[in-house]
Amino acid sequence: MTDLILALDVPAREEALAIAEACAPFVDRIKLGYPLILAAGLGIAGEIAELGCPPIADFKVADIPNTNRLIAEQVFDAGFSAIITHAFTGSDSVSACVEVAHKNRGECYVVAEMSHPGAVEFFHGGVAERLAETAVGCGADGIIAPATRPERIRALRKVIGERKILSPGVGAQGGRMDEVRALVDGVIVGRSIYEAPDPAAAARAFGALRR
Ligand code: OMP
Repeated sequence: MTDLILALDVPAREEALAIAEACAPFVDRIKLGYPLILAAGLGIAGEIAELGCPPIADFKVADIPNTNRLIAEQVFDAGFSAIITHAFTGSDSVSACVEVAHKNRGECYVVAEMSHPGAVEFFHGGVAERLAETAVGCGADGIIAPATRPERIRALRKVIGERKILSPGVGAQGGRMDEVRALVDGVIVGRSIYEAPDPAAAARAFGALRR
């Protein structure tokens, strides 16, 4: 079944924890990024993990191998189960994240193509395919590919084969669950759940649409 991943971009600790607790029965994983971690600190990852939803660190890491390694070590020490990295930095930088992830029995996902309109300025013309190839070459567990462009998910699936695809852009960005659920391994939903009047009900509704 396709995972439902809640993007918890709520920059306030107590509100974020309340939403996470309410949604936990209906989502498979919870993605934490800069908005919440900068507000609440890395320690919140452990609290999210205790809800039974393995946390994914969305730091889109993009530095030299040594710095990537230092970042990834902190991420997995904090209790995250996966990390998201960029790959335009090159395979040595990606490999640093993959190595730390696997040493900690975690996962590493590589951004192949982003979901927002401006992404086409740099990711198209073969770039996303090269980033996906880098993900494969480095032994990453999967890629991030846009729910806003299902045809691009299909193209990138040909590059990565059986590796996983996590796909943001459903809901607020216009992507549709029914168009992507059969193409990907996980659908990432943020605002359409955490900004809903009843986030738990919204999470349950998205969950019911999974394949
Ligand atoms: P909503 O647009 O509110 O559903 O949130 C989408 C989440 O996915 C946010 O946390 C984004 O930072 C993230 N995201 C994208 O929207 N597009 C991408 O191309 C990549 C990501 C990501 O890496 O998670």
